Amino acid sequence: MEKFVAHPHLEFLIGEGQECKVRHPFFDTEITGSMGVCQLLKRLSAATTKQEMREWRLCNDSTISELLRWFYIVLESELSFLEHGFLRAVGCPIGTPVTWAGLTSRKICPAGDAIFGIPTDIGGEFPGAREGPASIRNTLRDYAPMLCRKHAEPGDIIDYESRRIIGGSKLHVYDCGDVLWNAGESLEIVRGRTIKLADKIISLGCRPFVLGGDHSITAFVLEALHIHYPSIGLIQFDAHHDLYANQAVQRRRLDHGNMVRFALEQGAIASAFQIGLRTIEPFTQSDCQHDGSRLDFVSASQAEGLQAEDLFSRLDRTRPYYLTFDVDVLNGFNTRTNVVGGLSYYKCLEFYRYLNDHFEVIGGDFVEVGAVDASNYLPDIVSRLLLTCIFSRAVVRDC
Ligand SMILES: [Mn+2]
Repeated sequence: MEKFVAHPHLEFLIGEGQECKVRHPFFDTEITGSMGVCQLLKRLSAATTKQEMREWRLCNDSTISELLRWFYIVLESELSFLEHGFLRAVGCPIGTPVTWAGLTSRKICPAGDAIFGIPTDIGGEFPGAREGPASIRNTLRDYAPMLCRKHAEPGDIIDYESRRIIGGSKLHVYDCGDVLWNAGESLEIVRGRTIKLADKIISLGCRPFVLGGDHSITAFVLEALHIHYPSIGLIQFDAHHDLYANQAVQRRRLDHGNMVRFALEQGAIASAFQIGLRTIEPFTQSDCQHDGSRLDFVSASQAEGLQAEDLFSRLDRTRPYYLTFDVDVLNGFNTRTNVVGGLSYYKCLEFYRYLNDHFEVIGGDFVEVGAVDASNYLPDIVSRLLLTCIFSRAVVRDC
């Protein structure tokens, strides 16, 4: 039986006469209610079932629902990741900024795209990927006002590279900010927060687009999507297959090198199509087999020589797809996990355009991007691919 507690950081402002006022510091909301509400919240320092709450008769069911909706009352099992809030607003949002309260009160257009960052690299071997969301947003700083609906509907946009006109009235892009991650917090805490946010976004009819973070974060987004989609195909751009089995996996711990194996074993994805693989490593029969059904791959040199139409002809077009992009798939850039060779920027752009035009894309992520430095165009490339996903649904005409 699920048990609930009051959020431990509530501030009781007044309890005057028949009224009480309580503030929630992490979501910056305030409620005014009867003294029954105060009494309920104070008694909920001990975990209680919903039935018990009703039996106390301190307030009615709809008030209890509202308190739950705004996190005045939370599931005891979710307290570990909700106690300190779970979203952080960002300096240069991509599109219209939206808070958790905004999502909860449906202040967004269904069928939009909702972006959020996960600035963590604890699933990886090298630090740096925690800088990804900030460096990607920073790269898009000049474009972002074109996507924002805060003051007026955005005007039309011309994308010269794709030779397309994008209709401003068709663009619904939201930036939820970053999933909170404090140094020292575990991946499990990040998982809880990510699923909470992604599940909300998806249930509002929006597509999640995620700025990583190391590659482990993909597993959490897929877990949230799987609540809504029974059979998801993963399309992965990566130098590595991320099916690595090691001791950590036997303890079922997730990291950036086993994310695909984890998602397959968990049942979150029905298939994975991997593009750009090019490592040389010991062959083990126990590894997941690339048998062409659940798991299939195209090497980097093969993919570079193929047209998008031919590359993706083998994919089932009735299935929804999630796109994950590890920057080490690219040729000629300095990533922390370089393998010689790789795909060109224009090949990736062609593939992204084709996938978004011809398949049902239900979301995507861009991972292992580090901090910006003068010689590193990775955030710029990732930004262009993200815009390709967003623009594809708002094309007015070619030009
Ligand atoms: Mn990877």
